[in-house]
Amino acid sequence: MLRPQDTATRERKRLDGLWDFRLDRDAAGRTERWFAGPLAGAAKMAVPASFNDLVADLETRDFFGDLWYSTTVRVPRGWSGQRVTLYVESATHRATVWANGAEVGSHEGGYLPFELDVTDHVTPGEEVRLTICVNNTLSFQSIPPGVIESQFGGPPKQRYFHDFFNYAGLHRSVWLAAGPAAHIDDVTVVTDIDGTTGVVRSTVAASGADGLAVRQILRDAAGAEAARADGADVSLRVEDAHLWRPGAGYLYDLELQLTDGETVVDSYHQAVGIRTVAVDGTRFLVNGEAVYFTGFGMHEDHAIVGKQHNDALMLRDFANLSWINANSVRTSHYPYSDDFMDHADRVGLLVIDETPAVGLNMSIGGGLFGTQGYTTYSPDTINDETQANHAAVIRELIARDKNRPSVVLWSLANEPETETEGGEEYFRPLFELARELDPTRPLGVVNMMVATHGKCRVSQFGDVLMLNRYYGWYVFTGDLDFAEKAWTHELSGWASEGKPIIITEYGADTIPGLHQLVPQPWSEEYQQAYYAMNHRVFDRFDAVIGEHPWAYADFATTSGIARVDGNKKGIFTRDRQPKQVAHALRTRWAAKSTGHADE
Ligand code: GCB
Repeated sequence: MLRPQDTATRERKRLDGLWDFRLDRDAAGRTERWFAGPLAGAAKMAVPASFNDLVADLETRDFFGDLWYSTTVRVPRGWSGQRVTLYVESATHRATVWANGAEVGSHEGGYLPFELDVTDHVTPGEEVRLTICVNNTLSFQSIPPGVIESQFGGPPKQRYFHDFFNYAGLHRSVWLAAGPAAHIDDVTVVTDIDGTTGVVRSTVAASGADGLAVRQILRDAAGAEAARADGADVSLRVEDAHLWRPGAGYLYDLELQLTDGETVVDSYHQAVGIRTVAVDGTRFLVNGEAVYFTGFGMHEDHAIVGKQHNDALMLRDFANLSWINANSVRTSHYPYSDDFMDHADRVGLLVIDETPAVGLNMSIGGGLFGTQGYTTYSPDTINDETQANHAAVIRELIARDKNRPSVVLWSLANEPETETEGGEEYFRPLFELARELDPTRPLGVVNMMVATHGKCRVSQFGDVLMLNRYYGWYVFTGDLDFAEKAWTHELSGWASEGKPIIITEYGADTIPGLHQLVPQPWSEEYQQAYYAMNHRVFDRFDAVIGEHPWAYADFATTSGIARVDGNKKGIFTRDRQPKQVAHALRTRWAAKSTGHADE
């Protein structure tokens, strides 16, 4: 599956705008066949957007169940004889699609795209009515998990174990696309460096292409041809290659052509960054050079629009990252939009690419320790079916992002239960799967505080240790002296493992503008003292090769006594203004970060 493009042989039409929309409060839509005609009683809904904050009532904001979307689109008459597909970038958390009332397919998982062939359901030149039933319910079998509970005879409520609001809807663009029946289906690119020569190995898969040939042409950023070869499986050599580096994301364009003699039957363009990634002892190497990661765990989260992808807001985020001398991010806690990832490729941002597996841990909820009243791994909770869904998102994530130079490390989950045998059994095959799918990139799981050094049974499978720790916040709250000692002690254990360590989360909730001469938690001064303490600890260990404060910006969460209008651990506010500590990080990272903006 390839993302739609406009090329010499392909066309696409973006379906964003106002769609008809209806919440299925009585779960009646499927039996009443709401897909069979125009959506009766519909309101308007923005696509892309989360639906939750576009209304002003709690019942709608917290609604879970089926969300019906419908729109009518005219299929371009020039698409006659073409293969027509519908491409949905994100339907959170699952969707079923109908075209003119006929079911065309379904997809599980809210943060990765899916494509459906609608050729037989459309007539070029005529309109087609598309209906998408999005379902946002979380269960122990979904990734991420959740549960529906009902207490004291009250209405059922959706509960979940992750610390961000369960925004839902069509969060990214929806496309109708056309291309030839004989077409390029997939491409896998792996790059290497041989002296000053860049090596680009590219493998193309095609459908309906019997008797057709493949030609691959690599052009530099100025459009000049750098190399070419015939064949589906080629190795292109680029003399004096311009490498993709942290902070300088040089991209070549690889044009893949399916040819019939001199005729180009299909053409697809793949961006290629020539770089290598390796772990060597406790070092993380990009192009053979050791990298120190600076940056953040983030969220796709904005006021009003929720998890909508928006190019303008994205550019501001990249500007902030560049200002603060960040060279990297983790896509906590789910895969981000293709547009975000494209921009990371373009500018040279290093990405730790995370699956949506967050909240597989019943010893934590909404950011707080304390049992959730369930056993994490059991036949009734996180079970084989959950694991199969987890495996599916790993497959889909690697399929989508395998060619991205920005992606240097896969994170298979955030803070799962890893200190038990159940955790070890659950993760062993997932690591094996990810390694088989992508032998070129390091892997890891983000470790949570209860699985301290010596207790975690999953970190043995990873190449990089990713630790989330809140010494001085959730533990030893307000006591930074003691926190420093305890943290140094634990980290010295991890540092003895001989693997690189990235501190993937550390942070303190902070109300911007709250000042205290004697720093106490929640003040700007405490946030600064907290970060200074953490940095003293990190700087004692060569094995620490990266620091990602939690979080880049304040974000929406479910309600709870530890959250005041959401999670306030942002280094930036929700509207992307710096808290006081941002200036200190900027200064520190100007010296520490590899490939930051000022270099
Ligand atoms: C964590 C989670 C993150 C939370 C954060 C917090 O460990 O990974 O999703 O938001 O803690 O602020 O509690």
